[in-house]
Amino acid sequence: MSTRRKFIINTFIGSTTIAASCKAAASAKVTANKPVVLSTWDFGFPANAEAWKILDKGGRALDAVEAGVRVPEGDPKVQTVGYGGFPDRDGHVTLDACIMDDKYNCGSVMFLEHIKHPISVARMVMEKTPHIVLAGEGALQFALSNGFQKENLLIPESERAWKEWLKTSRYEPQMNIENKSFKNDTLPGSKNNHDTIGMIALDKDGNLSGACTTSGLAFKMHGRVGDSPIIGAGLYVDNEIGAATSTGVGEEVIRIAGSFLVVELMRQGMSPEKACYEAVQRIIKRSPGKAKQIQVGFLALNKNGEYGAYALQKGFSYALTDQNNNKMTDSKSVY
Ligand code: SD4
Repeated sequence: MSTRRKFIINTFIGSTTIAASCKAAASAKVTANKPVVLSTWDFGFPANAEAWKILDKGGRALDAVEAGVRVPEGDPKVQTVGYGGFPDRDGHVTLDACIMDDKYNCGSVMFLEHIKHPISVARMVMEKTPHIVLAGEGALQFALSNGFQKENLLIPESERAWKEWLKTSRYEPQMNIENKSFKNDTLPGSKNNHDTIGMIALDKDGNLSGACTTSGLAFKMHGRVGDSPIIGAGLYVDNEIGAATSTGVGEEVIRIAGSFLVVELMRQGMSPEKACYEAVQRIIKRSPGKAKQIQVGFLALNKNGEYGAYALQKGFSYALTDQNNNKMTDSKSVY
């Protein structure tokens, strides 16, 4: 056979193969699980319900994640996010939040006081400023000048817990007390001293977004900022690949750029669960002794609507809502 004829045949076979794989990709797209929303911890369940109202009507993932995480932010019974959050060791409730859309736009506020919904301030930073992060007093000024109300976020229950804590002032952020076997008796009426809501969603149009918001570690040093408002640590969204979020001791997540790492591992072909597992292993590798004492959990979602989670310790749960499910799931864990 002439070289030219071979070339034509090969080209033909090549193009039919490409056409077939394009067709396969297109049908994979059609069968993607969407819309879908996932969020960390039990309070993710009512948060997902709010997000689902938007997703189910064909709304944007960005609007859904903002609306979703506003639920625990506004709920004083949730003492680890927004209004009612535990204060720092000087008695100030300081909040961290970030949001990221499907076009690499992102906004973040950190060390923000007196504003009940930091996630909406973060969104405004993203949409109304040329910046990505506003912190402390500047973030507060920005919020107030954009119509947010200054409020007292310290509720009596959290103030009482703080005063109780002051009696010993034992600063033990490494304690994994989401795991009931690690229950911390210095926090009356609560099983947790650190829980963040991270929410990631894929909408009907196949676009991803995420939001993450927290009052951070209870009784932290004044000025301490965790992973939650740091793009790439507490949250990362790459609309070509997937989205990830984290919870737990933020210092360990920042060190490994945790959520970015999970997304990059998915880019290399890993499933969401495997990517979360590898990120958890990275933490163990970095500090094997410490990893046994702390909690970190990752939650991930890919472009096809597949999802997964992994944590260091037992006790990390996540909420899932899609066309067929509305449930809590216990994450797998190493220990
Ligand atoms: C932080 N990652 O401030 C947050 C706290 C948290 O579960 O998620 N706790 O470090």
